[in-house]
Amino acid sequence: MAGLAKAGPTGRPYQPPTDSNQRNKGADLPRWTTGVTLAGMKTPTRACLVLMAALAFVAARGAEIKAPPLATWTLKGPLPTTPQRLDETLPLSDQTNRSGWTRVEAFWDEFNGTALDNNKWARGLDWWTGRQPAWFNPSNVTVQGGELRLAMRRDTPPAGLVRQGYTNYSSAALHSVARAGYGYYEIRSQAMGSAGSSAFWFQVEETPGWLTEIDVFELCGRGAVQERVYNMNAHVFRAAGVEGHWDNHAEWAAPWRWADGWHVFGFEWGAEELRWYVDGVLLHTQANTHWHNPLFLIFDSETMPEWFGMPVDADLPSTFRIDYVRAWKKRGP
Ligand SMILES: [Ca+2]
Repeated sequence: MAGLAKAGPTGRPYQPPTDSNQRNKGADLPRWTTGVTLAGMKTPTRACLVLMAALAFVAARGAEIKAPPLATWTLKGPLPTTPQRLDETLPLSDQTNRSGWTRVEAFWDEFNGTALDNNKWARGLDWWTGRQPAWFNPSNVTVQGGELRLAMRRDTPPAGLVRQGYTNYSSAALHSVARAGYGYYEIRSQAMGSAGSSAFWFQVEETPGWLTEIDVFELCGRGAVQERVYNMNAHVFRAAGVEGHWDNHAEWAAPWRWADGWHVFGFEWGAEELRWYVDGVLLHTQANTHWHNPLFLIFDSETMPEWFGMPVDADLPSTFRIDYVRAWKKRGP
């Protein structure tokens, strides 16, 4: 988390909850916890309780909720030899299908048509209008040239969004119609070449008392350091027995700029473990303690002034490109 100190705990800076559409993204929720209990007090007096509560409040203001000690592993250094593609119907990381993957049509899309398949994808996010100053303009999501394209550009928001604080930029978002769960998800993609994030993530906003998010990646297209960093994250905003928001962040330093070329990104969502892959190579693993509810598969681009910096006009419009999405589940019940 230290690498994100300037940006807020998840890279998604806190924004006051004046706009309900902003409320559930990343670090939009302040993070603190009491960290002090009254356990062990046999005969607490009222005065003592008041004092303890006051001390707890003071302690809480300087503390933040830490991710529990999950079992994690992250690759250090360059990728080892990447696997060769032999079979387009299997994950690049498992070309001999040792795990017994079977194709899932609900998410599989080569984007080789001339329009977005509305049976599989929905433009925008019903629960969020975009990270200010950019708003999600549905027209920035297109399918052409065999690719799904998400554009970021100079743009004028509708008057209602201007009143909410959106200005001068638009970006793009879409999500799957179906809910994703345990399985393997692979895309071939190139990050947009401007500051701001190109993101592949999972979330949904409809389960009462439960809100989790998995960020397969949040990539910065241009920035002194971040343009080479692979950012991975798993968030818990609300869940039974969980107080406040915490997240488990990992990053890998690539030898290339993410906007300079195409790469294959894989995510294996297992009941016991979450696994991130780049170009068919395992990059990061984390125990799956909370990510069991089905979530939408989401692509978006966001302005991120505090984490990735604002784009310069010379880099706009910029385009987050996705050649395909492929998905599998394991055979069996
Ligand atoms: Ca394609």
